[in-house]
Parts: sequence; C-alpha cells; structure tokens
Amino acid sequence: MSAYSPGFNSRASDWSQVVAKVEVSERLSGSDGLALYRHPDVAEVGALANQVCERMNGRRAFFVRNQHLNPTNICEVDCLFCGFKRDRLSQPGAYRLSLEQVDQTVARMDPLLTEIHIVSGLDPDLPFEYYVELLRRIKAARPQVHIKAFTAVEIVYYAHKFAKTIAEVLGEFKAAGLDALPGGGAEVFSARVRRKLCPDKASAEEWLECHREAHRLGIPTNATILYGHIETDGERVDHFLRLRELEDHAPGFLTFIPLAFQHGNNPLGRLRAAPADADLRNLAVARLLLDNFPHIKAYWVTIGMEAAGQALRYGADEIEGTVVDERIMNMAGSRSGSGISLEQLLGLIRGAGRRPVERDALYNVVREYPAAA
Ligand code: V47
Repeated sequence: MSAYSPGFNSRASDWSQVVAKVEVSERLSGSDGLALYRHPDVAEVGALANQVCERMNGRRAFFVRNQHLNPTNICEVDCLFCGFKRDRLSQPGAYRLSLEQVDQTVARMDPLLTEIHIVSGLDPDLPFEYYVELLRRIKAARPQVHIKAFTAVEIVYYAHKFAKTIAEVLGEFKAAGLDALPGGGAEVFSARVRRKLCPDKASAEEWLECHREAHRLGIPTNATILYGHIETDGERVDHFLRLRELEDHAPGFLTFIPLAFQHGNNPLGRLRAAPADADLRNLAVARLLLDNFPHIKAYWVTIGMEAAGQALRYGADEIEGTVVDERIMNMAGSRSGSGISLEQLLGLIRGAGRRPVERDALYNVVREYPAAA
C-alpha cells in the first residue's frame, strides 16, 4: 500500500478549491484529482493544465526522431487488452527476429535517428544472452542513438526466469548499452484491474520497484497508464499518485504517456468506447497531478493526429516522435498508421501554436525550429 489513501469512495473537492490551488502552485490531492475527472467542462480542466504546462515549458513542444523495434511477439502471458502477442511461432502473425535480422533492421534506420524504442513479448524460448547481445550490437552499430528498451514487466520476467535480481538485470543491460526504460506494463496499478486484465505478469509493486531500482542506477524511465476499459476515476487518480510518490522519493521519470485502449483483435475489445473527451481529460489530469514529472507526452498512435494537436493545449508539452514501424497498437486496431514524416509533425505542433523543439532521448535540444514555417 502506498502512503496516501485516496479511497475509491473519497469525495471530490470543490472545483473552486482546485482552481485556487493551481493558481498558487499548491500540490493537488486525490480528492482534487477526482474533481478534475468529475468536472463537466473538459475545456476548463484543459485550461488549468495548459497554465501549468506553459509555466513549466513556455510555448515549446518537444518531439524526437525515433523508431520502434519489437524483437518478438511470442509471449507466455495473456493480457486481455493485447492484440500483439502470439502463443507460438507457428501461429499466423507470430515472429521472432534473429540477431542478424535486428542488425539488418538497424542498418536501414534513419541516419538522423536519436532514439530506438524496444518492447517485446515475454518469450519463453530466448536466452538472457539474446537481450544482452541485442543491446551490444545496436550500441556498436549506432553509438550516438539512445536505446530505450524493455518495460518493467520484461525486466521482472527476466529476473524471475534467469534467477537474477532486478538490479542485476538492469546493471547487465546498462553495461551492454541500455540508456532508458519505456513506460509500458504499468497498465493501471489497481489490484482489482490487474487481477481481471493481466493477473500473470509483474504486479504494480514489482513495476514500481523496477523503476525505483532503475532510477537508483541512473537509468531514467517513462511511465504510462492504459485507460479506457474497466478502470474507475478513483483508480486512475490512485495510479497518478503512486507515480508521483515514487518520483518524490526516487527521481528519474522523464515523461508520462497516457495510452488509450485500442479495441481491435483482443478479448477486451467488445467494451464500449471511452467517452469522447477521455483522451484530452487524461492528459490534462496527468499534467495537474504529476507535478514532479518534467514532461507529458501525447501519443498520436493511440489518440490520432487531431487529438494529439489539441493535446498541446491540454497540458502535453510533447508529441510522440516519428515512430517508424509501430506494431503493438497497430496490431490492436489503431488507425493512425505506424509512422509520420518530420513535416507532418512540425505542422501538427505549429498548428497548435507551439514552437517545435527536436530533442534527444534525454531532452537535450537537438534543434529548435521556428514557430511558423
Ligand atoms: O504495456 C498493449 C500497451 C504497452 C494495447 O515509454 C495497449 O515512450 C492500448 O511500453 N491498446 C507497451 N495500449 C508499449 C509501451 C510504450 C508505448 C508508447 C510509448 C512508450 C514510452 C512506451 O502498450 C503495454 C500496454 O499498456 N498496450 N495493448 C491496446 N490494445
């Protein structure tokens, strides 16, 4: 249990109280978080988040030139929301890249790339050395590129499978070239939700422990929430507060990315779609509750381009990058495509009245672009 206890029956604060706290940069409580979810006018929630975002980032909006690499989709756990996993190689759509195939993929990547994002299934037939060698080869081929690889769920799985501690897995991966961890696998921390959707993988406590350990070892990480299925307002607020508490005690988070549930090709897909304002509201609430997270990212792959542009006025200071070859959301029915051009990204940011800033994986500025073309 974490130290605060929002309780799912807590009462929401009065709206005016929340506004007053934001004006003076006072930390919001769980009850304030509920008020942000229950407030009928999402534009007002967005305006508050925008105020905080501009205080932190001015009118800049970040993006990165990145590419996704998903080495295997063979996975031994069944998460009800997943359209990416396959049980075995003989199934249609299943694949596992050899290290030589990884080399070839990396050789074809954009020479101006600054980040590679790697997420895999929990493949029971790959040895530990595969992952170490994969990191080594990518780092040798592209020493300037940051490798953001393996969600906490994967790290915890390797620790159990190969009889290592989480710190040992992270330490060996760091020595081989790992620079940062992606934020996936967090889903919703609520034990109720995890029991129903993903009972067989890392628990909320293990996910948090892995990120705490990574930060301790100097490996920065991201965090996500998977929303728009069976979770309640209170469970979302609880998720944010647990992340905020971890960042208070073991800083190292770079950005927070709300992931909108994609309904295709998965057992949970028959659920009704989330309310139309859910994407913008979750981004805004994230900006307001996660006051110690430097960045909030709009992930156009799940919310679409239009909402990603609007998100820059609802608390997000960052749009996911060029993302060549995204598979996890595309195999779960995302209709946003698996990559966009630099020109499209710049247009999206400028259309929102922001100044585009290309960053590297650690948010160092690679290039500032003019606000208008
Ligand atoms: O943990 C799986 C999510 C995550 C679905 O750190 C789904 O920058 C929506 O780690 N609908 C893995 N989401 C991806 C991940 C990630 C993604 C984007 C940015 C970053 C980052 C990391 O994908 C999983 C799960 O939460 N996911 N299936 C689905 N049907």
